[in-house]
Amino acid sequence: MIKLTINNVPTLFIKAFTQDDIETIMQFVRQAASFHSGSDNTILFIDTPITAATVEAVEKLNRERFKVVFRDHHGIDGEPNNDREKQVVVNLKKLNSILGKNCNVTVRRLHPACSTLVKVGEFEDAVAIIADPDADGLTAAMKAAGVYYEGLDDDAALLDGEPQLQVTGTPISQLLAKGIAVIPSYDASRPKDREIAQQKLFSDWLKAVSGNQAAKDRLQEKVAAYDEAVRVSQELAKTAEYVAPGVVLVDVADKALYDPGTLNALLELDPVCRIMVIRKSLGPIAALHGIQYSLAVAKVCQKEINLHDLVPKDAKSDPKLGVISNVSFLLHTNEDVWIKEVLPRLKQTSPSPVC
Ligand SMILES: [Mn+2]
Repeated sequence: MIKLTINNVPTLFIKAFTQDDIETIMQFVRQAASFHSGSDNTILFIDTPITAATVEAVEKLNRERFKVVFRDHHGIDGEPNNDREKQVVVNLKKLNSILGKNCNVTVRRLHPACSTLVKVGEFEDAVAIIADPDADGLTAAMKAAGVYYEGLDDDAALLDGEPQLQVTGTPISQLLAKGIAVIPSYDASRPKDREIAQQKLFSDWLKAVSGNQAAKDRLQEKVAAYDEAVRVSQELAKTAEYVAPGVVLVDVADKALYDPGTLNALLELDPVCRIMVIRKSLGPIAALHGIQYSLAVAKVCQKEINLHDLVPKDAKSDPKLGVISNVSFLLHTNEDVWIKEVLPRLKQTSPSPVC
């Protein structure tokens, strides 16, 4: 978890999944409240995934007489078409019944960035803000607390979009996007490194937006690291090999730091590439199983291909079981699942003529 004070508003960046996460939110808010001097007792949740744990935290805060306001763009656009989406619908219904008009959950199509769901400084007197630990959560929380610059909303939409577009915002936005791109992946032997790097980056960017030159200089060093990571990605793209019809694999295990956005964009340039597979030694599944295969569907094929079809129907998304998949166009597995389930299925399917 990441903690920042934005324009005097204590802000916690967290995705809530477990009982521990709920407890972290409760303790953070109670402590913020003990230091809070105004009469406003609002807690803003912004861009936080609508999990059962999030709803439970909201319920508890509500019971402790805080006024919870929920703004988000992770609503399901149309009919839910998998278990996770069905769960979001159930959780959102509950959230609406608890919060009524203080719950405003829309869809990404209408609000590509959550910053468009708040006015500048609308929550500057709030007790605390709970936000998603990504660039969208950060920019939205900053705007809500009253830290804003011209163009922040457009930058935020790019930062929350496709990896290739994330680095195309204003110069100040690029400092954040490129810094995020070179945050070290989760490494089980140094479990805290990633979080510490992200905390430092968020804190520096907040300072940089407020005009702090030393923070800007530190972020500029990250840009140099990013440029090098782009170069490594260009080299790695040359090692790509086809492992099944339309399925291209690049092995990056134990290689130098690369930029995933650049690598995927280069692989997607190949018109026959439908699915990109990256074999890695870092990441949440690699942390438990040593090696991780991360699959992504090329953009033009995302309507046709559902990666959930590559694992058994009853497979649960759980790093311990060697499978993570929340959306149909991304799938992460361990080596065992890759060899026994995924690769054989990939070899059976013939490339669709549509994409
Ligand atoms: Mn978002």
